[in-house]
Amino acid sequence: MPKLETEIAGIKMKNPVMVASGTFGFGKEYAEYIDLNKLGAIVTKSITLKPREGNPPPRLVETPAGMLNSIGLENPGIEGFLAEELHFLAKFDTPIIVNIAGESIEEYAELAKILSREPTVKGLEINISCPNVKKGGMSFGMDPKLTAEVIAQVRKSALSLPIIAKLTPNVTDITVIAKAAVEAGADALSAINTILGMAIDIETGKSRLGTLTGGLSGPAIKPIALRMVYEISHTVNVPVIGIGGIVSGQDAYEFILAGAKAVQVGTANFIDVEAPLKIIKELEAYLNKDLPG
Ligand code: RRO
Repeated sequence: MPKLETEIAGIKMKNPVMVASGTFGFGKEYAEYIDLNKLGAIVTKSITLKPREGNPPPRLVETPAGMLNSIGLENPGIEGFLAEELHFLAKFDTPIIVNIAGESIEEYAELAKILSREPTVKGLEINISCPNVKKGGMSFGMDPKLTAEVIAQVRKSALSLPIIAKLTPNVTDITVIAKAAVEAGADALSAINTILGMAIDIETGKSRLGTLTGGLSGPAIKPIALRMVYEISHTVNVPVIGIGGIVSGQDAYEFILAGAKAVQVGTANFIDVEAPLKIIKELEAYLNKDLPG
């Protein structure tokens, strides 16, 4: 299917549909139900240097047309990831992109250095947009100077590995951050991470999450994501990966029309394990113009 094949910063993919970080774990649970070889790429849950337990529960709340999460970067740490997870992902003929997060610029750089030695890893997604941690995360991606510093250091440490900066929507003008990331050496951008939100329990008068706030995802955020992907892709000259509430081939195609070269499917994975595969098929029909639009 020549129309579906694509390439992002040298990462060759069978199709432009990737699975989004944090919605697909490290692939094991999904591999029991779907053929991971059919995916464009797999982006892992964010990895930090040290293992993290994440935030106190409850950490998920359903909202109209979406959900809030306050996971707080739960992950096994880089050693746990390399020892327990990466070898499983290496079995598939699908590019593996590791999402990395840190509390300091040095932490990002160290992770990039370690992962650049792993032949299974085809790219890094730099998470400068997690809304659920006190240190690091989104605070880097809300500031163009810090964005540039993180990306520049990762660029040096990752050697020839492609790097994708994952941007936060929680800013006034996302194009300012996009430009800073690209000027500092990002090969591609992915957007958007979740939108800072809140849900209140009217019985207790308190937040329905263990932390006060969380990140909103799902169809509720699609129009915002689409607008931001349009703005970014009309500002910078690197490939943009569209993320935000994609649940159908039509949604994916809208992101492509907005300027994205590829897309990531996130929250839809929690609704239907086959969502990414269905989206690939439906998108193929749009790209081959079998359908109107
Ligand atoms: O783990 C999380 O709480 C989390 C992360 Br790292 C992120 O990038 N985005 C999000 O909504 N949640």
